[in-house]
Amino acid sequence: MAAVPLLPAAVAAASAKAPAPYGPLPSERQLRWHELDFYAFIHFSPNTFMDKEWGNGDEDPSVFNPTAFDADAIAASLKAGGMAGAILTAKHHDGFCLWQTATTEHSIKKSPWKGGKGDIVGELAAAMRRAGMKFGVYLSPWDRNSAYYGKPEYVTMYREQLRELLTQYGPIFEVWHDGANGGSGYYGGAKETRTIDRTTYYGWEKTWELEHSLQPGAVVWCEIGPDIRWAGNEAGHANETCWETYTPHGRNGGPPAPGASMAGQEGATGHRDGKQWLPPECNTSIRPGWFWHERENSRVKTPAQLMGLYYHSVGRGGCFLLNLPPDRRGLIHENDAASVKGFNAMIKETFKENLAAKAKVAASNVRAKDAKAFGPRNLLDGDQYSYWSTDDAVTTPEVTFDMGKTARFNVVRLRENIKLGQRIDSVALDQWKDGAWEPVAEATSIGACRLIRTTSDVSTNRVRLRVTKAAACPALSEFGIFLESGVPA
Ligand code: FUL
Repeated sequence: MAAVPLLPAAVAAASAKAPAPYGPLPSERQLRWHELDFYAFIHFSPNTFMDKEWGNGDEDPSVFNPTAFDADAIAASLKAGGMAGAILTAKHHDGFCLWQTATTEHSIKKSPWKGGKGDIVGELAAAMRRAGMKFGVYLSPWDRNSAYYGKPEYVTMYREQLRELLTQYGPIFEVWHDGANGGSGYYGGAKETRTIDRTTYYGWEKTWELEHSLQPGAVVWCEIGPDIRWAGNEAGHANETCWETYTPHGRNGGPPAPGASMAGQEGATGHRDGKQWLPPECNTSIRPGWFWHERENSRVKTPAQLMGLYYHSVGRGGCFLLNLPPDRRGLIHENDAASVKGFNAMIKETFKENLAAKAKVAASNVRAKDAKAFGPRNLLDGDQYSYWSTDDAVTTPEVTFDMGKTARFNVVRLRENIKLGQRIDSVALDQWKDGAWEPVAEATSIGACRLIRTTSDVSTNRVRLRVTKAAACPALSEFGIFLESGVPA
């Protein structure tokens, strides 16, 4: 038997190494978060009972009295909507705490609900877990009730509230810090306007450290991270080009802080050369307001509108945070529940089958010719971390899919293996038509997930994906084509 030549084998083994990661990389907690895609916001407070959006802090706790609060029913409504979890306003700007806190008297214990012994945070956390869903908390940094607001004591109290929330209710997947900070309020009866220096007052870095030490798996959200960023608007979308990477900038050259950053201008696109992996969370409400108002029962977003937002959030590399506020019964209103359920049906129907799943696939280059580790079949295996990659020098490869029969589609889904960073700048898609390739779509910034809607249905037996620009050899983990029907563009 001929001896196996040593050198080529050694070379092949060396070059079959995975590509070097490019740029900032997601942390473990960020990877878990990316996988969630879609989850709920739950705004609930005295505002619900007083028809307000921002309570002043002097609301009488006795108004908080849901007549039929049912945490399992809320969880079931969200689950039927395809949501992975929920973030509850444990405390909104009015300072009213929905749990039995030791830090203030302005809480549920002063309400008639369950004789002052109730705990909305606890009930919802438990119900979400029973439903196999995640639970997170919103704790407003601005507290219009507290006499201490604006003083150092308040920051201590705020951290103590976080400690309670992050130690008494099991695993928390996300902590949310709003950017609205300072202004007029009740402030323990002072009834005045208090402004704070948003860049120094809260000592955010210390707070984030506390949160990560108490709940290492939780992502912390605010305008500037540290784990996920604001997409810069409350309408639920990122921009067409949207990078997972970002460098938080302050206003007027100052240090960045919640309520004092350029997120409103820069968050929806991010930065190609951003210093941090800081992906966008796209938040909005299913209704015009964040809290439930009777008059808005007829103004609930339709499934088709939610579908549009899904393309502009999840489909642009972020997650979609949709608010469904409980009503005065303490339930998700039927209209909201029906709409989110209809949306989920559309998602399931649209993405039920990757029409390229069984295609014959061929790539212009496969890294180290190692088809198992880096071949293009990895694009079709449904695993978002197995991937097709090329030799280091090849940054604009192409891959063709031969379906063997005509496939009709109007949505394309691409994913990068983000464990190796965001590598691809742009791609183009062609269809085989009348004996030649014809362009059908282009897209920028792939990241965790990129959904491309073609302008009209495409019917073809072959498609070709071209990477037209990449900062390093691509590491693409998914290619899918789907047919969405019955949804207005
Ligand atoms: C805003 C708050 O002021 C709203 O009341 C709401 O909580 C929203 C999610 O964030 O900035």
